Amino acid sequence: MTYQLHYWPGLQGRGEFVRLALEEARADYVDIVRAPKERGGGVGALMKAMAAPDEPFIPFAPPFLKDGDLLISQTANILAYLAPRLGLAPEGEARRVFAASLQLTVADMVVEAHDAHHPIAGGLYYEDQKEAAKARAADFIANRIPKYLGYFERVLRRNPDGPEHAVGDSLTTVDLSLFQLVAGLTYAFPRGMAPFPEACPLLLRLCDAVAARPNIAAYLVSARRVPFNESGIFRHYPELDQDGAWSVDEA
Ligand SMILES: N[C@@H](CCC(=O)N[C@@H](CS)C(=O)NCC(=O)O)C(=O)O
Repeated sequence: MTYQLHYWPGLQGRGEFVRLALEEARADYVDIVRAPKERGGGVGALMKAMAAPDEPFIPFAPPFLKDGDLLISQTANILAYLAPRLGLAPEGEARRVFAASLQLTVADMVVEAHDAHHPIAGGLYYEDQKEAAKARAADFIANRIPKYLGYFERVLRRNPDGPEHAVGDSLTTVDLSLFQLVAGLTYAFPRGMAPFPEACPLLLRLCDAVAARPNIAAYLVSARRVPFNESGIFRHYPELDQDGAWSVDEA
């Protein structure tokens, strides 16, 4: 059965966390809004799926995934569903539950990365909240990026199965999502992220290893990978970027 990924066109957004898992596993999937209208694609298909009158399990917002009759929404929940099916889940309950926690922590940080440029309201233009965004982005760079990435660095350092992966001893959706998170933050805040390589050597190594995986490397240079842009979650507005000054404590 072909997975159907439903996500907005023209941006990576939260859909990218799901796309990376599908691409790594070379899963049979179709990105619905990019499929031709005559084959059931386009934004109309996404809107229709969201408003389906007879469907009880409707999503609040994209991304969502259809697997046959099943409709699964919420990025972390989609990844929890896909991971065991795609060979991207760790072994055992303790590790799976921890993977879910990490996935939700990534989601928390994604919200904060978005709020750095839209601190007042998602429905307002960036230009209408620029001053507030400057204050929010400054705090995000000074305090939140170091706190979140420092946490993920500690998770890698403490992984009893080795620091090559966030959880367990093989690649999981969490590793893929950490790669995407760091790539997005580096795009959005190159100055803020300048201390990252030195502060988080294990996370850096993980991101490099993910980028070098054959299926991911092929995907990243393909037309399927939408470039980062100022419609997405990770936006580069030079006026919001500033020098980062952080190091991660040994913990
Ligand atoms: N917690 C959800 C958030 C979903 C979400 O906010 N999706 C965005 C696009 S990335 C959206 O379309 N939001 C519409 C809205 O919040 O009104 C997830 O992680 O999937």
